[in-house]
Amino acid sequence: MKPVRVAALAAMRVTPLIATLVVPLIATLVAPLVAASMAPTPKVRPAGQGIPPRIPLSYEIVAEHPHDVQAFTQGLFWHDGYLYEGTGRRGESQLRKVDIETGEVTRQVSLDDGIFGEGIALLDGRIFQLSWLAKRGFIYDVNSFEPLGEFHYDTPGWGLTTDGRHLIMSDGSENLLFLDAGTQQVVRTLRVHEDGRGVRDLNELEYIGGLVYANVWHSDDILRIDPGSGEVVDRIDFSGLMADQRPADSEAVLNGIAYNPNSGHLYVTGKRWPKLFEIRLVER
Ligand SMILES: [Ca+2]
Repeated sequence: MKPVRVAALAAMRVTPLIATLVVPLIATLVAPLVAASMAPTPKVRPAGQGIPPRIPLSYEIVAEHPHDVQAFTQGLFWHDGYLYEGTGRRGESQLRKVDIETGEVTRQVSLDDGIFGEGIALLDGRIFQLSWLAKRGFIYDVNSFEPLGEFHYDTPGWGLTTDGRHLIMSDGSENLLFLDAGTQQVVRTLRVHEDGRGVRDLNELEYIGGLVYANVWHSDDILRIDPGSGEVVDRIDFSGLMADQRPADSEAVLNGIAYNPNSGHLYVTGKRWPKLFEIRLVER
């Protein structure tokens, strides 16, 4: 009986060991997995609450649509089944309504020859269009493209979007300017930073799901920016879009982001690009 007694004694010694070391260890390892499986993981943190999560994103191409290679794209948004595009270059600057499937321009208005058009945004039935150095903004009726007025600002004009309350504007610096939608006056300046360093040359913009998406001039990256803190939440690499067919013009860079809230798809193109890419963001 002695061996049995020894075995029992050993078991009594081992049991507390399991209780004090192994069980808590297993609990520590398993608890987060259980919690994670039960609680939905938020994809995007609401603005201005703590440290933003770094969610590595990539993309899948859903479709490729034609894009006018004459269009020096400076602004892009989706509305009611159509794409709206603002183009640049003096003498070539326009506001256009474009059929996505065919690339056909179904409505257009030209800016004065001396004006270099920039970003566009739609808010409350009005399209706002910036110009680069003239410090003049233009307002149109979204349906008729009839001019409704002008506004002025003190910086260069680059990209434009809206969070539904403000116009949000880039000016080539590391700042985003928030303009009161009614008065078009700057009410807030937000410094955009990544790992503590300011990020310059923010260009075309799109407000999606509580974040500002911005492409960076002469870069294939689109940043996702927390509009509360200015922190860059993520950086998505779009260099694969035109890898095999990059235009010879060194200024023909990625510069156009639009969002269709019905499909959740983005439309991405660039200055004088032959294609408009319809994409879906996916986690890497
Ligand atoms: Ca846009």
